[in-house]
Parts: sequence; C-alpha cells; structure tokens
Amino acid sequence: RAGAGPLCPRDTPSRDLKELGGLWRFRADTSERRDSGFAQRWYRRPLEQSGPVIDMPVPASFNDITQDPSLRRFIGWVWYEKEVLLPKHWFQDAFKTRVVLRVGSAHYYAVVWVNGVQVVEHEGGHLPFEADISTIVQASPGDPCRITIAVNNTLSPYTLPPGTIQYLKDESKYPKGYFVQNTKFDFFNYAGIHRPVVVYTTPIAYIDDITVTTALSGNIGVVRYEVSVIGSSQYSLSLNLREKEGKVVATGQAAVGELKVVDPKLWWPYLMHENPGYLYYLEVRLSAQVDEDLAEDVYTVPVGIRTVHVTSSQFLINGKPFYFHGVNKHEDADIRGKGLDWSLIAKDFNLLKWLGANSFRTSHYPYAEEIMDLCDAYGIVVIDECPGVGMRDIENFGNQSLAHHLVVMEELIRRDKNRPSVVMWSVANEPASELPPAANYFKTVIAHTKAIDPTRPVTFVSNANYAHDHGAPYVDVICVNSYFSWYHDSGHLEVIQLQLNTQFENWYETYHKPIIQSEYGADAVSGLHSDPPLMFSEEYQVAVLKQYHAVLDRKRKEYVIGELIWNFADFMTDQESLTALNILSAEIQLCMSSICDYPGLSSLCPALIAAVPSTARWNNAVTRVLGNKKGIFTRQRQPKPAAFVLRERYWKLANESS
Ligand code: GCB
Repeated sequence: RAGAGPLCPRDTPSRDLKELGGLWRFRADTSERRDSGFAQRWYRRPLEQSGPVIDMPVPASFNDITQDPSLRRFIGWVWYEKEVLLPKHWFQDAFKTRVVLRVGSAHYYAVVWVNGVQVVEHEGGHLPFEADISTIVQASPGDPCRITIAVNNTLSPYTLPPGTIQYLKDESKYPKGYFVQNTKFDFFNYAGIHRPVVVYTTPIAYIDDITVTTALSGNIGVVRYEVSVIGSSQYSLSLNLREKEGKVVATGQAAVGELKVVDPKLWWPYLMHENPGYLYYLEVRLSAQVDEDLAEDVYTVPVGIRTVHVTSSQFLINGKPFYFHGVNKHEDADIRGKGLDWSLIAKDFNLLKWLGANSFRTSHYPYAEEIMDLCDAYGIVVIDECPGVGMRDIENFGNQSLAHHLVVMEELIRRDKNRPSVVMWSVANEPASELPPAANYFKTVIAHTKAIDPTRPVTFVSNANYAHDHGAPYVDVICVNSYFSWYHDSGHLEVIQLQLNTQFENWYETYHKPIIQSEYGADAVSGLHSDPPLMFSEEYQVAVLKQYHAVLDRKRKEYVIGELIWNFADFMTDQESLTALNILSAEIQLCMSSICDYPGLSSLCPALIAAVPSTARWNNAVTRVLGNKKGIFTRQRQPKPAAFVLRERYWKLANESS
C-alpha cells in the first residue's frame, strides 16, 4: 500500500513519538546532470562529505529561506539529512518494538534512506508516507541513526498537480540546457519537507487501522467501527467509547461492531450549536499473543457523531440544512512557504472564528493533519480536496494520470476518513472537464472515491461551460467558480448580478443538484484606494463581493447551498503566473457558444484548445503583483475592508441558521 499507515502517530501508553523538526543539512543538486546525488550515492556517507551543505529548517519550503534566487526557483533533487539518537529503551526489548519513520509530506517525489539503506519512496506532496525501520535501527542500537531524504519537485503531465518541463533551446537567448517548469495552477510550487518528520514506535503486534462511521436512528447515535490488527492472529480487543469528559458510554470487544449511544451529543458545525465540534473518544486496546509474549497496544480516535445527506437542493448535516459560509485557503506564508507552522495555524483559526466562517475548502490539496484536527475540534466543516489542480491538457486525462489519481484518493481517504469535519471530497479543481476524456476520467475517479467511502458526497470544482461539463453528471454537489467583472467584463460591476443569476439557473436547470459558489472574488492590493471603485483597489474588491451577495441572498433560498470566498489570504504565485486557465476556458466557451448546435461538438474540443493561440494562453497575462491578492486578509493576516464586509455577512447568516 502506498503512503502512510492510516493512524496518525500519537503518544499513547504503548507508543512513543519523537519529532525530528529543526535544522537539517541540505544541498540542492545543481550539477549539470542533475542526478549526481544518485550517481555518487550521497546517502552512503554524511552529506557534508560529498560537498557543501547549508542548514535548512524542517518543516518548511526551501524556496524562501536563502537569498539565492536560483534556490528559490530550483527544480530537481534537493537532499536533506539529519542524525538522530533514538531513546535507549526502544532497544531494550529489541524485536518487540516496531520503529517507524514517518514524513507528514514532502513535495513532490521523495526517496528516504536510513543509515544508507533505502526504506521508502513516495510520489505526491501533501500526504504522509512511512517506513518500518526496525531492523535497520536495531542493527546498531545506541548509535546515531542517519536519515537522508531526497526530494524532487519536478512535475510531469502525469503528476498531481501536473506540469511540464520546457527546454528553451535558442542559445542566442538562453544558456545551454536552460529549462523552465510550466504549470497551469495559480500558486507557487513550493517544495521541500513541508510537514513534521517523526519516528514512532508500536508494539510488534499493533493496531493498524480503525475505521469509524456514524449514523443516527431516532435518539440513538450509532458508531460503526472496524479495527485491523497486524502482527498476530491471536488477539483480543477491548473498546471504550468515552465522552469528552471521560465517562464511558459504550463498550465493544469485536473487531467489527456497532456502539450505541442514547441521546448522543452530536458533532455540530461552528455557530450552528453552542457546543460545535463535540467529540467522543474511541479507545481501542489490543492484547495480542506473539510467540510466548503478550503485546499490548492502545490507540484512541476522536469520533464526531454526525450525518451528511445531499438532496436535490440541500446539504443536510444531522438532518438540518447547512449553508457553507466560508473561505478557500492555501497553506502559504512568508518565509516558510507551505511549511507547517503552529503560530500561523492558530492565527488562521482565530481569524476564521472572528470572521464567522463555518467552513473551508482545502484548495487545492490536502492540508496538514494538524489543521484537520482543529477542524474536527472546532466544528469547522471541510471540503477535502485532492491535488487535482491545473489539469488543463488532454494528456492529463490518460490512464497514467488516472491510475495515480486513484492512488491519491486512496491515500487521502485513508488519512481523513474518520474526520467528522470532512463532509465532502473534492477530486479536482477546474479541470478541463469539457474535454471528452474527462467523462470517463471523472466517472472512474468519483466511483472509486465512493467505493472506498460510501458515506460522503463527492464533487469537483468546475469553471467549465455548464452545457459541456463531462464530469458534472457524476458529482453530488455542483461547485462553480466564477469571476464576473474580473476575468470576464473586467471592471464592469454592473453585469455581475445578471451573469451570476444566469450561471445559477443554467447549472440548476441542467443538473438539479445543489450548488456551491466555490470561488468568487477580486484582487485588492492592500492600501490601494479608488472611488469610484477601480480594479485592484480595496473598494473594488468590496463592490464585487456585495454584487455577488445580492444574488446569493436570493438563490440561497432555493438551491444554492454555499459561498466560499477566493481567498482567505493573499498568497504567492509564480512570477509568470497566469489566469491561463480562465482565459482558456473563456475562449473555449466563446467558440462553443457560436457553434453550439454543431453535431459532434464534443469531439472538436481538443481542436479548439489547439486553436487557442499560445500567446493568449501564456504571455498576455501578467496579472500577479508579488502573488495573488484576492485575499480578504493580507499574506501577513491583516484584514482588508472586504474582511469586515464578510464578517458582518457571515455572522448574520449564522444567526439566521441557528
Ligand atoms: C481560480 C483558481 C484559483 C485561482 C483563482 C484566481 O479559478 O481555482 O486557483 O487562484 O482562480 O485568482 O485566478
């Protein structure tokens, strides 16, 4: 199985945890052949013996840590190394303790060695992976153990997200071997070890996985569970479901079973109830016979008892209509890039609460488990998105991409399946779903997602023309992004209401599914003013929001079930970052509307894409000023006027629904 074990490492009475955060030794492989690290086997000896090293913080993106512009835009292999001393007691009972090395995420491709022995490789950022390193570390107890991690951020048409490497061969313009990475997603491709690296232990026979789903039957909360054990077939289990305050409310012994709670305290979203995010704790105890010995393991998972249902016009949580009033985020901040940072996490949750936001989408990739834990605990509802972003080319919809996409969904669901905060999976953002191969592609990805997790609805976020979206028939909820008066009819605030109304009616009449306005917004450079409102001023951002809200207020009484602003905070993009995706789809829509009745239209799509001049796609779109400024907070988390507008609105919406 790819990726990490399903249970996130925790300190328990039977498990130890050692965090390996801090400064690691680091080198980017800038050699001409780009793979000297492998050719010269840098993992065999301490890294400083094969060349110069610098200190690099973990977790963090490496890009913004130094003053070196070539490291900021580096594409290829970077090498990290750390020596760690593991606690002596991990070896006292050698061979009774299992030692596991786990990486919370590394972007994009990673290979890991311990004491020079390769232990795991993993494709894909944003998700954890791990390796059992017991035999290696137990071979030399008490000696420092050397962990080497090589990370490569090169994207291909078959990675998620996809990208292409373009060699620029005109030697009158570019040095020999010059290349750039092109991507069609709108955030900087930060790279490095982004989330904590830990070493943890379990007994040799251990609880491998616990799956929990919940249901309500009258006044009974039903907690269905399944426990899988590895390392022994002779074992017994004891399960206690406890209230937050400690009282046991149900017990079990079987590996698969149902626990019943009379008059349960339900998990409610933030602002829908005075105790949002109520959690029970399912403590699982294992006693397993291993040869002559007894192995004991304990693991506790938080459980939120709640249900999710989708009708043709509503999203129900615990049977009550839920309206998403929230944000789209990014994992992004000064200096650390996409690296996990507790101060930033705490600040962001405080801002979400201040705003009265009850939800967010993990645009455009799975967020850190540490963030997800807080969503569970605070009752922040999450649309959990996989890194299927920037899928704009036909080759992103072939079998190789599909096979990887399915694995990514498996890894994501394995990680987040027990989280009450996660109410829906999003399998992609703004794919070119008008291309014919998107039909089978999304049919397959969505069916696979539902087969692994039949309890949650599935969506993807579209900016395609409603009439030609080949993926929309398979989703449970329609999520639409639109930027009226920004990318279309730029500067014309007066067209927003008409166009937004038409957008909603078109989608609803075609699919009869509830709709979320999954993105809308405008860039505002903090401190830039203009009245009458002109684009990029704070006033214009506010004006766009207000025009959208007028229509949302009408449509939320019908079938619109949510609004997520783009974006929570300003974030970094590529310097040549573009709105290519928007321009591209706008042009396709234009072509399509003129030949709408043409038979066999869909087979023309690739030709239409090819017909869009490359200049229109890539060169005319220098629209980013030190990143995307559609945040309602700055990158440093200071509010722009739009934040106050949303704050007033979200608290009002919350009061109406509670
Ligand atoms: C979108 C994308 C998002 C961009 C945003 C923008 O449609 O989904 O990733 O950042 O538009 O600001 O262009």
